[in-house]
Amino acid sequence: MKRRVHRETVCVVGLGYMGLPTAALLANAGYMVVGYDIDARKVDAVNAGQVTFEEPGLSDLVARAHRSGNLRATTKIEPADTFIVAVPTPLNERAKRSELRYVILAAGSVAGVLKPDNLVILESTVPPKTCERLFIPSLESSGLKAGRDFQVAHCPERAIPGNTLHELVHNDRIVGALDEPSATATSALYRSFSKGKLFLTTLTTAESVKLMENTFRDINIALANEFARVAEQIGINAWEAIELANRHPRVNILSPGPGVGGHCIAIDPWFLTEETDHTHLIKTAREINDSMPEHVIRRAASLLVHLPNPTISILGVAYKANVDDARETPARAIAEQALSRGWTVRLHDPHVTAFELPLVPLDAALAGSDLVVLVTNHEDYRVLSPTHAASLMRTPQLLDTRNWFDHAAWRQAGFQVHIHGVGQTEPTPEVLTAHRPTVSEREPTQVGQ
Ligand code: SAJ
Repeated sequence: MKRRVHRETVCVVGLGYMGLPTAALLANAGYMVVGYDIDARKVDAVNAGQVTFEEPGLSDLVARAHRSGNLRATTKIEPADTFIVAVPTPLNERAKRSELRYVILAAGSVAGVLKPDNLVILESTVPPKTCERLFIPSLESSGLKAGRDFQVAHCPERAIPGNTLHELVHNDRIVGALDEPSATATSALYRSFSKGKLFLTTLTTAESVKLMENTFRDINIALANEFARVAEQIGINAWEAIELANRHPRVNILSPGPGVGGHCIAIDPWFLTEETDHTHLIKTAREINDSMPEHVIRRAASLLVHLPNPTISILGVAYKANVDDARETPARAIAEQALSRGWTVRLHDPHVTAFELPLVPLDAALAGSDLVVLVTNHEDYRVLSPTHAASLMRTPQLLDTRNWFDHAAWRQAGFQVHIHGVGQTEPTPEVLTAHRPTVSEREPTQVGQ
């Protein structure tokens, strides 16, 4: 298929965390974009020039695209020159396998309006061979043949929530294409707003690259979490040790934490390995990260042991800082395990509005509490005064799973401070810093001298 096709209408299927930003970027780049979603709430919001979730810069971008007349949304799929499928691909928790029903549904909807010369791009994260075995056959239920009648590409989204717009524009992109015309057409579309490099490869390699990136990160975090456990046992500060180790030019260890959440890193390793039975490291890393909430709860239990009817305050239920997304958040397992121990659990989050367990205002979350467990290091918590917190609590204790609060200030306010990854016998960080410069203050050349 060598014909040159002028493409100007784009239908983005799925107006979620990646679909909506992509739709708005394309609309602002001059394409006529229609967003298709089965959720009327999302469609109504776009048609009013509004957004349904927080992401820096997105609200302005959508409003601008809406004003230009280039962006609208619908609950009924429409014909277009190009289709971008950006629907969720959840994990079947029990089977630890991908649930591809939304991809199948989306491909079926596209097939219903597919025309010769159309380009269909899958952006959703999927297990290797999904395009070949499932996506293309679903599209071909239209009676058209991929490669002969229409073009197909897999261009996995790789932008990080919280910095989505910047990364969508500046990150390099992997374009997995069925054939050369698919590659050319897909590259032209992304070039309209992307400043990153575009790398061309096959459909299955593109599927795998995306999963390998997140698996690498998951394993790195699992290692940091193992270091945290070692540090707690031998009585050192894992955060300081990791920072020092990272001074080596070929070492880059990530940070320990209460567990790995979000829709990507906690899920993609399972997608990558679902058709193989020869993987150990990937599965073990998943198990380590999934066991972190229990580790946090055991540490909390040791701090509450002599207190009758303990109450804990969980600060932050989003899966990471400064987002309103609580998918796969470790806060859920921490809260559930605390409840199953019979503790009273009060949860607060400045960004998340919908959560399975009730969220309460900050003061209500702290009132009468015996332990603050910082799960998500939202910037909003910077203004929390430890003196105020102590005045509301029954027992002023802090378990900081992110090593994030100003611990000297919390101690000064009367708190017993405990830090994930810091052994009990370790001198407090402020004692250390009183005697020598912190790692970040020292020049790299001083280390090892
Ligand atoms: N986390 C740690 N320690 C760290 C870093 C993260 O415990 O040092 C935890 C976070 O608190 C969070 C989880 O890991 O619970 C994941 O957070 P994240 O910021 O590492 O990643 P995501 O899931 O928000 O986004 C990732 C990104 N992938 C990579 O960086 C390789 C993003 O670029 C992808 O687009 C996204 O997954 C995706 O959609 O796949």
